[in-house]
Amino acid sequence: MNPHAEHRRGRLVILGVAASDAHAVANHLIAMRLRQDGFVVVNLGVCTPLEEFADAVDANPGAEAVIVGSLNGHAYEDLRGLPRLRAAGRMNVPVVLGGNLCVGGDDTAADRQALLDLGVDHILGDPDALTPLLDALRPARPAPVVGPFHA
Ligand code: B12
Repeated sequence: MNPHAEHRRGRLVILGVAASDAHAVANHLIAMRLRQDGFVVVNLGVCTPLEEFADAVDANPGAEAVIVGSLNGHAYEDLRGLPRLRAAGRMNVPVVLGGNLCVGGDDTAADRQALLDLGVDHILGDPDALTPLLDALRPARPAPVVGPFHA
């Protein structure tokens, strides 16, 4: 872990690649980067159905976010089940999506809006933007209680 990332020790995220998608390289690089940045990463890897992301959230109640990569252009189809899971009270953490999000690779504002309408919370292009986003999403913690000290 990068010594400057010590303050993130123990923070946990769920990472994976969408259900129909076999592209592994960015997933591994993102997992390594997040770990360097101090996160515990539960990496579900490629071809992960939404249900498995939801199971991982249930199994890791401290998870701060679900981060989904999609490269093959089928993000919308792979995330179609999100409204049903959310309606069932599952996946109640921010869902962050990145990659090549539509067939042809050049996603339009309408493509991104369709994904947001499914319940995706954040769409990012650059993996470097993940840690700043996760830090910004982190719920405010109560200030630590200090003292009083008696001599
Ligand atoms: C290697 C590769 C494969 C390998 C994957 C092997 C493996 N184990 O990973 C194989 C041969 C299996 C493959 C198969 C297919 N592939 Co392919 N593949 C590639 C290739 C050449 C490189 C991908 C890669 O690893 N890049 C290196 C990583 C580091 O970069 P990246 O994946 O582009 O990710 C960057 C960003 O997108 C972003 N990012 C990625 N994920 C995430 C997630 C988050 C949260 C964030 C914030 C950012 C982010 O960060 C990365 C760094 O900038 C690309 C073309 C290319 N040159 O990029 C095509 C490409 C991704 N493949 C493509 C396609 C179409 C396919 C197939 C459908 C082909 C086919 N007809 O069978 C299948 C789909 C298989 C499946 N079920 O998913 C298309 C997708 C186009 C689209 N979206 O419309 C591409 C772009 C090629 C092209 N120009 O047409 N592929």
